[in-house]
Amino acid sequence: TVTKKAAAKKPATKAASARKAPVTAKALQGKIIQHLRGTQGTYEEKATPQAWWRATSFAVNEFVMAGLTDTQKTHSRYDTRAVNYLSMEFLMGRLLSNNLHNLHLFDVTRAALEGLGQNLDDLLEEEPDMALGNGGLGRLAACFLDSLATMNLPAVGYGIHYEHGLFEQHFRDGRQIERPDAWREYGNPWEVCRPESAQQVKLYGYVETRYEGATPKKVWHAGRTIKAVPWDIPIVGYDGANVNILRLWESRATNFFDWDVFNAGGYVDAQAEQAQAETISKVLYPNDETDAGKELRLIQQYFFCAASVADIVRRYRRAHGDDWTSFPKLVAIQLNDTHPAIAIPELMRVLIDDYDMAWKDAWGICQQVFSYTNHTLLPEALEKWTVRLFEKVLPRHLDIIYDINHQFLTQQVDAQWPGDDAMKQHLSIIEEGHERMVRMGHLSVVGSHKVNGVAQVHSDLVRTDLFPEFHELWPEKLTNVTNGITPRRWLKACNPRLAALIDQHIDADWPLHLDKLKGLIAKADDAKFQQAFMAVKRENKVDLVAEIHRLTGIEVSPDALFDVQIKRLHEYKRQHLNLLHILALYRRLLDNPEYNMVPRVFLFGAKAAPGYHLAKDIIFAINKVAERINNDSRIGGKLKVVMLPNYRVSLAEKMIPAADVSEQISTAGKEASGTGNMKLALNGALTIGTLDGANIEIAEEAGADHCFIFGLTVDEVKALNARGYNPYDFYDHDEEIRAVLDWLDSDYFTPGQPGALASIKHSLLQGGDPYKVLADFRAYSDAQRNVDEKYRDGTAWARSAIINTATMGKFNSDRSIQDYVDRIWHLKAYPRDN
Ligand code: B1N
Repeated sequence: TVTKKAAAKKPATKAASARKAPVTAKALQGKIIQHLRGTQGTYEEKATPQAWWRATSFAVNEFVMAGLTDTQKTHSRYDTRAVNYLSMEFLMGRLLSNNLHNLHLFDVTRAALEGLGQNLDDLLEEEPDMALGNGGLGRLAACFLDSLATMNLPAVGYGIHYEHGLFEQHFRDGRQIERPDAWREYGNPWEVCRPESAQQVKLYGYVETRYEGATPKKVWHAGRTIKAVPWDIPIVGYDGANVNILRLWESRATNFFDWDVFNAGGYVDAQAEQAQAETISKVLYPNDETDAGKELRLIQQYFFCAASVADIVRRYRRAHGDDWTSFPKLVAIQLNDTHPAIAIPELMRVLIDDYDMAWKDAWGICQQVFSYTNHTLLPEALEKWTVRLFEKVLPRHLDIIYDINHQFLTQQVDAQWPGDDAMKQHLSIIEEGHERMVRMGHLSVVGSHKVNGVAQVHSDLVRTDLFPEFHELWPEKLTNVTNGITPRRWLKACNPRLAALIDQHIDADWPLHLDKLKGLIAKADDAKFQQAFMAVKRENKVDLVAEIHRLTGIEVSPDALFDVQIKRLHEYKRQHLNLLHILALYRRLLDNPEYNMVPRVFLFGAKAAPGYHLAKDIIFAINKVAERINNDSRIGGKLKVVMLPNYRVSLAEKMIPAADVSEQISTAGKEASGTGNMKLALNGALTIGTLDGANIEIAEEAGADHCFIFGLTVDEVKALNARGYNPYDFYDHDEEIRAVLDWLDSDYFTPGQPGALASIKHSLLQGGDPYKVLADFRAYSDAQRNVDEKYRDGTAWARSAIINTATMGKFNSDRSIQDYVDRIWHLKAYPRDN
């Protein structure tokens, strides 16, 4: 029987609980040993570090699971409204350290392990990263889950349980080599399989129209059915808050064998069926910001959306049966970019076909429930599927999309622009052309009640450049939520020295109320605090020096300025602008060994999409230039260049605390927000950057004196494009630009292989330099000169570094989530009853 629960009143927010470990070191030791012996089947004298890591994780998981049960009971008792965050990517990184910090178990675990002759830091290194994402979009989803749990907001993350996350990157002779990532090869101590909540997902087939009642009924006869099995990862909030879940779907064949085929002697064919079904969740597409248009990708999208929508409907019906009136009151669904946009027609299909709801009612529900976040303006990332592919894979959804589009064009568009066929064509969800396409962005805007960009300038561009007519049609729909990062992982856990220093000067609850860092501004001129702050930075640099040596064999000095560019490799992010400047410095040093510059280490971390050849060439170029520079005794160690292999969350956690300078040098208008920029500034790095994405808001918060802003603005880039940009103007007239480009084209960095680096020069000249690298070079070089000068003045630098940390409170992802709650989700917090 279905009982309808009265929604309880919002409970009072619980006061910050005492910051005390919930267990003694002695008791925790007992649990670790119990798991070592009882679940790992080994013993103290024999256990490998892996086994110790597992046993420790299982011991900690006891506390996690207790919190999970309490939270689920609370949510069920109060019949809470929840947000369902649908994302193809969740870039979680490692979980043990984060869970220890959020549960206040870190110190007690260290002590417990010490008593057992184990070192916690070493064990943390045993955990593979959960790399189920490409970059910022996936990491944002992970930070949001941390904030939602911390803020006691009912939320479920829905995604795909990829067997292989983002590839592992190696370098062979400086070139990127990809190897499969096998994060779960030996199981994952945090996840729980929930076979009781498995779902069936249909694909292919045809649609029959039945004329029975007053309105014809469409029946989808699917060609295949696939099983979706959920794996739940508990998400632990900070400081005794809720434990939410991340539910990741794995694909399986519906029946282990097709018995008919099997019995007819087709044992191998039956196996093939199985393998095909399991391909769906096999591997994460490694293309950040490009739409490959592949059938498997569409199937991945539909697979996890259909399973998630079915799960959301199941949870709702458990409490409310067939009474749909509360559905939009209890359910919010956030689309993390257009990747899960197919959830819109899927919910329509479920309501109309499975529950016989009228079109109008179903559409009303969808528009109340869905909202969409846009993460990019890059045309190559805007998803489109051919109608042909849709018709084959999701015939019923194509019907529904046509119906949505028809209603939209004939009612909304025609009312606003009567008889304007060009406008209809322009706004249609279906793009006409020699191959008709389904525009997932248009579908997302039409089906959502709110659409947001991820930083102010980006949201402004969404309104003015990407969707201006939609903005005219629905002036309230398009809004902004500036991105954020969780200060638990990105300061407290990754930079324990700085966290401890901060604890000495302001309330220790700053990880919950990051604005409290403002209290450090008063210390920015205090010589003793400056010293302590820079001593922390230096110790972090010493740690990174050791890691660099371990990973690459390269020796660098912690006394040098550490200049860091860490992000996916993309032309628009302009790692090659950084490289050209490095070449210019190298050339100046060779021309004049007395050239006055602070010794500097340029650090890079970046993966390139496997099919993005120019990106891979840029990695190769950085590695080759590094090799030459690092082994050139003529420059007296003033310049070092290091590209660390396999950049990922856990490597970011080591690089960010040691950074002096944060490189945020995208072409203005191209980086929607950026989030690494926030992490670096929070950890006391000074930004050298363009007025792009969240850099603008970072510079506003920190103040112009504490960043190095340079280059073309969004408007200047537009004006330059309008009057016609010619990169040869810079090549011909700037002697240094010409020299470094020609140098790249020689065999100076690739002895015996002339032209091995020519593609970069080619793209910047004949290729038209689409990202304005040459136009911004001189301004960048001048800004770098200012960085150098400022670094010589230790006091001025320390002051700016402190002010950066002190003013980054805005970029707490808790603030972003509060914005989503206020502007879009309208959720209430429910601290757990315990
Ligand atoms: O999303 C981040 C932003 O901070 C970055 O500026 C933005 O570049 C990033 C297709 C994407 N936008 N689009 C993607 C990822 C995977 C894919 O298959 C597009 N990633 C971003 C968070 O808002």
